[in-house]
Amino acid sequence: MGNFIFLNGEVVPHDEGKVSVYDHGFLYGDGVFEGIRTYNGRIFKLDEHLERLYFSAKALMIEIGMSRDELRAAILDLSRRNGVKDGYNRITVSRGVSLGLDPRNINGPATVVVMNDALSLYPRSMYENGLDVMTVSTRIPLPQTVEPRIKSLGKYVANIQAKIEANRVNAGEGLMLNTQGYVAECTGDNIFIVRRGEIITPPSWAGILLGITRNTVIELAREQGLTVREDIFTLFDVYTADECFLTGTAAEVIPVRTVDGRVIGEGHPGPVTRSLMEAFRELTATSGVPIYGENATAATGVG
Ligand code: PXG
Repeated sequence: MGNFIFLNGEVVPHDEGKVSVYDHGFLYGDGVFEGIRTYNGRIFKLDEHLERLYFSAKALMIEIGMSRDELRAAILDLSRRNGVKDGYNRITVSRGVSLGLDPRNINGPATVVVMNDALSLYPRSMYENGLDVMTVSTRIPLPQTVEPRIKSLGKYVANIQAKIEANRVNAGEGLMLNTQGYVAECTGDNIFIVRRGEIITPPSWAGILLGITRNTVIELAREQGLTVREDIFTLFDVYTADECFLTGTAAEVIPVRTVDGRVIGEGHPGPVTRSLMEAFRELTATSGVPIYGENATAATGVG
């Protein structure tokens, strides 16, 4: 799997896929990306990820140079060529090639890359017992400087710095606060708490990426008749929550056992977390855009 990549309109062996050292993504982190899962030959929430990618690019005035349908078809075609059944699709778009930060110096098209790879996942035991999470000192950048809803390359230096902090104390994830001290999100996941039967997750304006797994879990919870509220909260609310879990493309739905050494609830995954983990697993096993088979032809018959 992952032998071929898509690079600027062509499918080439991955070791022949070269990007210029003048690429704005490399030089300035000037680009956007998506990470998308494939489960059992179906690409999960493909259209939602494509929408977020195109909105991120639009906000940064990056012209992707391919329509959404063309990129969608290219992603499905690459997966077919690589024979993907389960894995990770990484879509990266940079503004293009030129030295100097002024985008007016870029004459050529955006750099568009699609890769199929495997994801390094949390061990199964962490889904059974829960993650140990630590609050990090790195804050979410101010949204008026770095808009957190844009999944930009450059934004991730803060998240990587935060992940290094978490790694240094062997935490499963690093919890990031915004500059006001409210809970925002983890380095690569959104956070949810359960208090007195209500599910609460920070709103967009707390400084979070609007996670596609987050949206999916909110929908699943409401389908189960559970109450979900977007609200601002502090570490006190996390420490004293009945349950806490994280959501993300890589982590899926994963329980949290401790935060900063405080045991959450009973110290093992609670009923709401377990029920949402199960509903999410079921959804990933049964939905998504098919890569192969009769339906796949219809799905890729564009562009
Ligand atoms: N917040 C942040 C900061 C993220 O980076 C999420 C929330 C969850 O969003 P989704 O849409 O995935 O539910 C993310 C996602 C990687 C990798 O390469 C990172 C993410 C997703 C997939 C792979 O480490 N982050």
